[in-house]
Amino acid sequence: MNKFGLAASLSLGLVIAGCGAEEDNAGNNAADNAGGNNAAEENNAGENNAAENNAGENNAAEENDAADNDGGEASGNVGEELDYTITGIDAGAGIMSATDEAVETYELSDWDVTASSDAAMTQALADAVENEEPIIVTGWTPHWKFSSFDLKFLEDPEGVYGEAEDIHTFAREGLEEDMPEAYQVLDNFQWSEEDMGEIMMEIQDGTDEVEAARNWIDNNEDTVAEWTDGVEEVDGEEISLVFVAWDSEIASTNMIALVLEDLGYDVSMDPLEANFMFQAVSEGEADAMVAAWLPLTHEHLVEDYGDSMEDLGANLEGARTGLVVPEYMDIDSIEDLQ
Ligand code: PBE
Repeated sequence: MNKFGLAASLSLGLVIAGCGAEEDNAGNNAADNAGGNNAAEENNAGENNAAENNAGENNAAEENDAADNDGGEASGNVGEELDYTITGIDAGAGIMSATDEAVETYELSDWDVTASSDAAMTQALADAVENEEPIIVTGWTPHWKFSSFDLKFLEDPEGVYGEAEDIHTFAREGLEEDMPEAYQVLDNFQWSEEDMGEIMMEIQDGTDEVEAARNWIDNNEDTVAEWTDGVEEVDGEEISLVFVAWDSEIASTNMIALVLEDLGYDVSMDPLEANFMFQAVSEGEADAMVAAWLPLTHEHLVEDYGDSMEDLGANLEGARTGLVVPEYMDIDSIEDLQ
């Protein structure tokens, strides 16, 4: 059933386990793993606390024996408080390689970057914010966490995480000839951070991701009509999309899958690790993906696979990656971790 075989099963066993490769299952499991509702509930608590700065300071002071009270120069203490740990996501994500590079560039050899998943990272973030505890995560926008929590990117004076990123759509070679209608829609697909954010927030608030994608489509008929303008309907042709179970990509892939289904396609969605996502499209095992972050985050994957796939350009502009901390933390720059 899973045409991506053993590698895919191994790479994302948790998400795929027991559900095969159908879109609903894949998405739902990813959402379950994210612990969506819980995180959302805790978010409110966290936000309220954060808003009351006094409460936050008190907590921090209690926990750290006033170590934090001297303001921004508490870098050594931050390391100790965090056990020199940066909470990462899936090991295959581009932001994880960038963070390894940051550790080197900023000489943070005391620090470890733990690999987990978007879901586990956001849960750790929710827990930390709820208790006003320090935490450093590998973070990015668009992502619902910035709406739910008061967060900031740490400054990156060395530019390790690059400038703004765009999210690109890639199609397998030959898709234009084989499925010109789908190709046209994928080529036309372009939306904003706010658009993606609407779906992400709704999922985070507990709505099923297919339903959240449907609601966005219903509320943005004019935008979708631009993508599908002049495109003829098809009769149940199968098309396969691959993605990684990052919240941003769960939103975009579910949405574009529904647009294609509305045109008559029979769409499958397979969650993979980043490198298998690129590999699947480059080898023609999957038809397309809308999840390539460029120019930096997935540069190495485009180097490996980009020659045998087609870049249809940006579907979203102005994304960003970096190290992210709650606003209540005293540090402002990656240099403060030294
Ligand atoms: N991300 C979200 C991905 C790209 C999309 C930033 C986690 C990555 O680091 O590979």
